[in-house]
Amino acid sequence: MGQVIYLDGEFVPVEQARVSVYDHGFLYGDGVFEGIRMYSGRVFKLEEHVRRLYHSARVVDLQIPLPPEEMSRVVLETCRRNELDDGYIRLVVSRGAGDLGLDPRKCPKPTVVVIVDRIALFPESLLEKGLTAVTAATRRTAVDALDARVKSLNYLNSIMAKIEANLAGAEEILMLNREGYVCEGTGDNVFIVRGGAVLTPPAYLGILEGITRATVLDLAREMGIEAREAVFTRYDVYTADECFLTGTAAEVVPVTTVDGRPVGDGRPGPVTRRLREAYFEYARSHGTRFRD
Ligand code: PXG
Repeated sequence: MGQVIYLDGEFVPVEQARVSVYDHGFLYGDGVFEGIRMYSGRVFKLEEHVRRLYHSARVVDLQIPLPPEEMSRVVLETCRRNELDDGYIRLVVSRGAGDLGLDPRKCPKPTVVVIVDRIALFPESLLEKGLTAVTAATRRTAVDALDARVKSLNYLNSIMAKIEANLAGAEEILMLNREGYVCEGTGDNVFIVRGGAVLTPPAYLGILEGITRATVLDLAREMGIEAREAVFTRYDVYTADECFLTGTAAEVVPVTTVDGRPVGDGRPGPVTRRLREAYFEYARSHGTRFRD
């Protein structure tokens, strides 16, 4: 059985899953998306991802042509029709085909796509050993330009930063806002550990409100670890005891150097390790089943 894609109400083989070159998702990055994990035949935090997709769509005034409950059913059905039990789901809703002008009123029908595939991870050794990060010259998009809470198809801001990371030979890069406050990575949220407390930047600075981030905050509190949002600068990262990133793809991954400075003793710290294990345990035992 080959890979099956959901495209505008139909399940089609991947070779037949084609979208118009006039689609404003392609022409302008006009659309929204989600990335979701499946673990052992279960979709992790499906409801939360679908809710965030509809919030993103609402902010960009994009009318998704099916209700959220139906979208969740479509995601589960796409999983069922593919062979993978572990992997990654990409949910995309674009403005749809229009003309060569950017006016969204010219796009009568949004394009809806669900892709189920494997996920490309950082090598396991790096996840254990920790990543090297630098900070980006490219600032995170200002909340009054496009709020980073919108998971839009336009990722050039993150991609510009990722290019900086590549040029610097770093695995990930921390983006700051205009005031120099730390926001997030290119596809992950950032945490520091200071005096036993777990801190992560608040959404109003300009971050995607990560679902992994929320899960980690909850897990930390359940474990009796102080966990809260805090505004911080590079100073706080350089002087932190530990630093780690969270994301659907990255899960919980230690960062051991930032801008060439070791964080703490330069090795993954005990709080990161505990949260990483707690997250694995939680993610692999929760979620919506899609096979009997
Ligand atoms: N910040 C940004 C900017 C993101 O794109 C996260 C944080 C983490 O959010 P979740 O809800 O996943 O905990 C993301 C995640 C990738 C990749 O290849 C990651 C994301 C999107 C596309 C690709 O790592 N988003």
